[in-house]
Amino acid sequence: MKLATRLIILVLFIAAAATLVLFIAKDKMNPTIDRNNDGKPDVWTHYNWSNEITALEKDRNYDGTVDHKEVFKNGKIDELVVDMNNDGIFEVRSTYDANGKIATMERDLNNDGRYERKT
Ligand SMILES: [Ca+2]
Ligand SMILES: [Ca+2]
Ligand SMILES: [Ca+2]
Repeated sequence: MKLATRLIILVLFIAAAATLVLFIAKDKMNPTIDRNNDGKPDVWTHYNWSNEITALEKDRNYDGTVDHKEVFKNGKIDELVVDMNNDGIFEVRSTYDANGKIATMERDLNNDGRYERKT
């Protein structure tokens, strides 16, 4: 075998190995849970490279679509949106302060995707 061919094979091998490692790492960073054991995930967690949680998504009614999303900042909950009636529009949004307490709560009362009421 020519040296060039060997080098190409080596490079391809390293690239494939790196892809596999990244794939496994990414999978590890975004573990899923199947709560109703139907083989489909219904809880998705997302982590950054520092192993801090960045987001948590849930499919509460097991229809395959996310209806509950939590966004984390520095490992703490920062924002929560909920689709109460499972129409794909998140009509309740809460933001949290640094202590994890609810800071604001907004509601989309007419389902237009905008929050018109703040509490
Ligand atoms: Ca499931
Ligand atoms: Ca759902
Ligand atoms: Ca909705």
